[in-house]
Amino acid sequence: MRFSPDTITAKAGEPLVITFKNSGVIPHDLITEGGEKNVKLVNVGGGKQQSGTFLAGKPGEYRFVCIQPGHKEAGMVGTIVVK
Ligand SMILES: [Cu+2]
Repeated sequence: MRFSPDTITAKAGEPLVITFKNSGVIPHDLITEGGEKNVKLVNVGGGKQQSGTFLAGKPGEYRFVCIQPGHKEAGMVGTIVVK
């Protein structure tokens, strides 16, 4: 289980709409960390999609994860590169 793509880019100070499509069967999440505005999509079911807006004011690398038990540890982690 992993995010595809697992690296996305954004511009500092500009909102980025992230659409998360779960092409699997079991529920997954997409939670961003460290931004001024974070995406919090929880329990997105198999075959479903949801969107949220991420915004970071400063350049850097911000992580996004799935918080279903064991998923992050299994590699469901991605990076937003803010330039
Ligand atoms: Cu997951």
